[in-house]
Amino acid sequence: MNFMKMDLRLVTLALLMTACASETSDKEDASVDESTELQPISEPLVSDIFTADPSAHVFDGKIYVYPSHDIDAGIPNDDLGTQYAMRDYRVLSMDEVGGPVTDHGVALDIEDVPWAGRQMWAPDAAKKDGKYYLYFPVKDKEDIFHIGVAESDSPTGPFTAEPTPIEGTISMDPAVFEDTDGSYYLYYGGIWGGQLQYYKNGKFEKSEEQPAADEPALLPKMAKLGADMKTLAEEPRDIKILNADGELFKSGETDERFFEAAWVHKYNDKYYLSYSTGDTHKIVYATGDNPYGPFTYQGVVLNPVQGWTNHHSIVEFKGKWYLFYHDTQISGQNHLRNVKVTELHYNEDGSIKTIDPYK
Ligand code: FUB
Repeated sequence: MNFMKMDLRLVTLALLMTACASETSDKEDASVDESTELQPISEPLVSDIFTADPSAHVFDGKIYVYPSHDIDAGIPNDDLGTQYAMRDYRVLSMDEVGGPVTDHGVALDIEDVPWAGRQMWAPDAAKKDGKYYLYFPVKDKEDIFHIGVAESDSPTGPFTAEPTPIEGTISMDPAVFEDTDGSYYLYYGGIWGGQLQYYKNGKFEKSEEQPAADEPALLPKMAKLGADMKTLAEEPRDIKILNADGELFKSGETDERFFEAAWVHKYNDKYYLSYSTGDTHKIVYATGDNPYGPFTYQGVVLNPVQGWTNHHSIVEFKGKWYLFYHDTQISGQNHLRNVKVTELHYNEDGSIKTIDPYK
């Protein structure tokens, strides 16, 4: 592992164009062309560990970031992300954006999750009535992803995991949205390594086959959380993501269709669902009038970053909006990422100004 900061010139237009143009399922580490002068717009929040998939929240007047904790497990790259073999979660915090970042150490270890098999992927967190809840996807001992929940008296943990996954959950990348009326909603799902395709016909079938390009794309799931924050209050449902004509995106519409990393926030009474397009490497967003959707596609939040994955969160802090995201600036390797933050701006009509991660 190389923890030394890379020469910023190594972040190249050639690399980004390669990632954008990729229509294949190639998750090999991209080679780096030193010929251009693009600079990242922000620096890693921490550089002594690898972190990814940052879910940021403001709790008790501070920003807490719940990332994946990337490690090099020596597993070769494949299209199902087996190389992302993370084994614990750590929490980061900061009093100000741009100020010192504290790493609070291990908040939950895979050894302390009785049902877990492998791969602790992108987590999220919520606070209710003075308790803190960590939501995390991990494969069970049969290698099937579910979403677990763990509780703590502190936003930084340690968290105590429930003995079983949240009943009714499948797949990965949980995100919890607290609405202004005090309701909490859980959003989740991801295709390819995220296993949503196992449920495409309404029943479980362990098949990696995706819907055909002209069939409707697989959709993320959501449900209201129960008052205990550890159960679903209702049957999970698909989140409809529509084009401007009110039609569901097709599986082949890879610039817009859902892949993974759902996040929901509210701005001026509109609900914004943002997510990664996966193999086209963008964070895009769609808006709706309620937490259930449907959501109508609007555009791009974040253009491709260095590295295969793109994953984010959006949070308001002290009157400004921020995008937390990751890239591979430190390592140059897809599975060893570093979390970052930059300010996010809206246009007057509520649309989001697209962010270019390198300039
Ligand atoms: O970190 C593992 C996986 O990579 C996440 O769950 C996905 O969203 C992608 O970022």
